[in-house]
Parts: sequence; C-alpha cells; structure tokens
Amino acid sequence: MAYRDLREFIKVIENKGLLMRIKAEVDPILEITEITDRMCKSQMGGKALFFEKVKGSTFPVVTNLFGSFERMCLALEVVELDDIGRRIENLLTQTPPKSLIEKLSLLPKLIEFSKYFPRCIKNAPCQEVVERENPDLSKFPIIKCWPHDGGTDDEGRFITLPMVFTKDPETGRPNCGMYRIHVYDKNTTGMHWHIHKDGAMHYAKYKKIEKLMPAAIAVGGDPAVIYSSSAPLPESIDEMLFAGFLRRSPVEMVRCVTSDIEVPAHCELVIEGYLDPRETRIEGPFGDHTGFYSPAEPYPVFHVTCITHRRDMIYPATIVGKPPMEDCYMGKATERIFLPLVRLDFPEIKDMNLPMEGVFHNFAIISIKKSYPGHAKKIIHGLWGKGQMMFAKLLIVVDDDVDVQNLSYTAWRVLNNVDWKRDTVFSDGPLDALDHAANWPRYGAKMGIDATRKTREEGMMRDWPEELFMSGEMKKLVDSRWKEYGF
Ligand SMILES: Cc1cc2nc3c(=O)[nH]c(=O)nc-3n(C[C@H](O)[C@H](O)[C@H](O)COP(=O)(O)O)c2cc1C
Ligand SMILES: [Mn+2]
Repeated sequence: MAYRDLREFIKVIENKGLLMRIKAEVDPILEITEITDRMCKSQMGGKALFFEKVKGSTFPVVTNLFGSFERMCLALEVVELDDIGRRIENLLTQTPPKSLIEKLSLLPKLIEFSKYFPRCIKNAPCQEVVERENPDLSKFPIIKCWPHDGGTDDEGRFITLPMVFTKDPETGRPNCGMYRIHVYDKNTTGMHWHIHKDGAMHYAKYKKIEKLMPAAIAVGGDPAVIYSSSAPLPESIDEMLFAGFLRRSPVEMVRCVTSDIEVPAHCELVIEGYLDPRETRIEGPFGDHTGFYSPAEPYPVFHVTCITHRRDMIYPATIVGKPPMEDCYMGKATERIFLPLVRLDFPEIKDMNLPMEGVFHNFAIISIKKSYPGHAKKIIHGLWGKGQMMFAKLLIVVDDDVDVQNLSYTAWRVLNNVDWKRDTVFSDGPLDALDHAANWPRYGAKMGIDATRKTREEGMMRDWPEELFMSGEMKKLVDSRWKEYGF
C-alpha cells in the first residue's frame, strides 16, 4: 500500500523505532545540522530526527528520513533496493517488440501501459491554508546548514529537500527536479538548477520566447515522490509518472492557486511563483554534498506569489556535507534502480557501484562481460554519452567476475591489472556543476580505466597470469578436519 503522504511514512518509521523525537528547542541556524550530521555519521545512518520545537517557527522539522538503507527501502516499500531494478527489468522484458525498447527514451511508452499516470484532484491537503496577500517565507523553519552558507550579508537559509515543478513552454511537458533553494527574503529565492538539468532547459526556452516562467516549489510528500525528484530520468519522462510506478499507485496532483503548474496534492508546503528570465542574482555559497562549499554564482531568481500549506505542516529538510549523508542513500537507490536502464543500452554490463566517497559524479565502477578487444573502452565512451553518467569523472571497468560492491577486492584487481598508459582513456567534456577541481566550471577532463584482463589483440605480449585458488579437494579436506585442528 502506497504512503499517501509524508506523515504516513513518518508514522511507519517511528513505529519501527527508526525515528527519534527531539523535544528540546533547537535553532534552525546550524544546530539542526550539527545534530543531524552526528546521526548521519553514527552506525548505519542513525535515526530520522523529528525536531518538535524549532526556534522562530511554529512548525516542526524532520531530517535524515532516507539516511539508511533500511529507511530508503521502507521509503520505496521494498525489501531491498534491487527489487525495483528487477521490477523494471521484468517490465522491459515483458514488452515483445525488442527493437522498440532499445532506447531509454522509449521508457515512457512502456510505463504508459501501466496505470501510473498522475491524477488531478480538487480539494488538496497542501492547500488547507492559502496565503496570497502577503506570502512570507520567514514563518517556516528553513535551516541554515553550514557556517558560510549564503555568504556574509545573508541569513544563509536554504530549502534543501525541494521539488521544483516547471513546464516546457513548447510541449507543455511537466518536470520535477530537486534543486536547492536559497532564500533571499520573505518572497524571493534563488533557483539553483544546473545548466544541464531539465528545469534549466525549460528556463532557456522561456528566455528565448521572452516570457515570465511559472514554477512551484513543493516540500514534503510521500517518499516515492520526494525520491523521484532527484532521479536522473530522461527529459521525456515525468517524474510524477515514475513516482506512481514506484509507489504502484498514481500520484494525486492539484493545480496551483496562481498558475497552471500541478503539484503533489498531499505534500506539506507549496511555494508558487515565477521567474523573469532576464534576471539573475548571486546564489550560494552553500555547504554542498561534495563536502566543500559550492561557490557563489549567478542563478535565476524566483519570486513568490502565493504560499499554500497544511495547517499542521511538517517541514522536511536534508543536510548535505561530507559523506556519508542522507543523500548518499538516495544516490544508492538511484544506482540500483537505474542499473537495468543502463543495461538496456549496454547488456554486457553486469553491475555498477558509485561509491559514496565519490559523491556520485566523481567515481563509478562497472563490471562487464568482455567479449572483444577494446570492449571496456567502448563502455567508458558509451557511458560518458548517457544522461547524467556524462558527469562520471573516473570510470573503472572490470571483468564480470569482480564483485564491484567489494571495494577492497576491486582495488586489488584494478591495481594489479592496469598498465597505466595502455589502459587509461582521457577525455575532455562536461563536468558536474559541483566539480571544483577543473580549471573552469562545468568543463574538464575525465579518466576511464580499463582494468579487464588484456588479450593479444589488445597488444598484450604475455600470457595473462592465473589467479590463485585452492583446489576443491583440499578445501573439502580442511573443512572436514576443521575441528580437529582445534579451532
Ligand atoms: C538533496 C539533493 C540536492 C540537490 N540539489 C541540486 C541542485 O541544487 N541543483 C541541481 O541541479 N541538482 C541538484 N540535485 C540533483 C538533481 O536533483 C538531479 O540531478 C535530478 O535528476 C534533476 O532532475 P532533472 O533531471 O529533472 O533536472 C540534488 C539532489 C539531491 C538529492
Ligand atoms: Mn526531469
């Protein structure tokens, strides 16, 4: 049974002992971060935290909701994250004309067959309270995460778990992306969609037609909806359709009070407004999920025209910073959910691991069933051409007998197998906007490493050595005598 909203999910994790209520008053400025960060760094991601009394606001704050594998699985209602990958794989193989499904862009057609399209309703809980006259963000417990957030002349408050809804002005297609929101004052914010993201593409189209762009920022909602806004879906797939697929029930939407944008009806808070494509303003700095501050840079500006919310709104926030943090588990969910989609284009891929330390854009390890010379290099180039995999700064490809989830074993195989000149590929190209190592923003070098076994056809002049394994008989013998040795 799908969660209807955030509070149903909160109830479930609370009943399982996975959420802790904090009754003491806390400051949304830095204090919530320090408490939450300690939780994230404790064993297995700690617990979700429900701050009942937040200084300066009547609304409570909840953090670290998705910050463990257990809670991430509960959020998506699966026993393990691979269950979703298997569901997608089934769906893909059920569709008979194989040629039709070769491209990721055809996925909407497949999902279309199922019954998960979002539905519009009229009376929405997120519109219990409507503030059109003097919308004021300052009454909400919006947090300041890290000391230098917002720079020196700014309060540095950011909405960190927002779902930003926009529409393509040409096709009318909706998009929902999680882009952090820098709050400048009671009715003005930044809009930090990186240039590569779908929201930014919609914005570019508005700029071209010289029209104001309506948008809405929704906060809270059932966990599948929140997760989906962070999922790297192709532009053609509506995140709310994907959320419906994940929760096995359509997402109920409602039309905004002041614009033609639809938002999840059961979310907690909706900030409606518009962007003027001629206007930018310095956004950031912000303590980001790389563990460094992302620099202050010009970004579009969002003007608030109306705020709607539940009467007893619960405000969810996430703290990003040095891994492991809550968003690492959202990223791990993405790794598992998107593996079958990557395999649509590259069936030879067996598994992939995006280690948390690489904060997702810095490092990916891929195992493949290698069958021809240069196969690993083809995968490297191929992945650099696929959606948000283009950001992978270091891609390592290993043979399919390497368990890429075992980092120690993988490191041993890679370090022994590589000739650093023959087996490395360097390429220039787009980088994640959060990269700070390249000379320029958003453009720089990536490296691919082919750590597979090399063949003669690949120029290897020697025979590949055999890996050590004990004989089966000796293993059996030692097994049978184990007690006798005195262990
Ligand atoms: C907690 C969190 C914060 C994020 N903040 C941003 C952000 O500020 N800007 C951005 O472009 N992407 C951000 N992302 C990544 C996007 O949500 C992600 O790339 C998503 O696929 C974007 O949706 P889109 O493909 O529809 O543009 C964030 C992700 C998470 C989990
Ligand atoms: Mn999208």
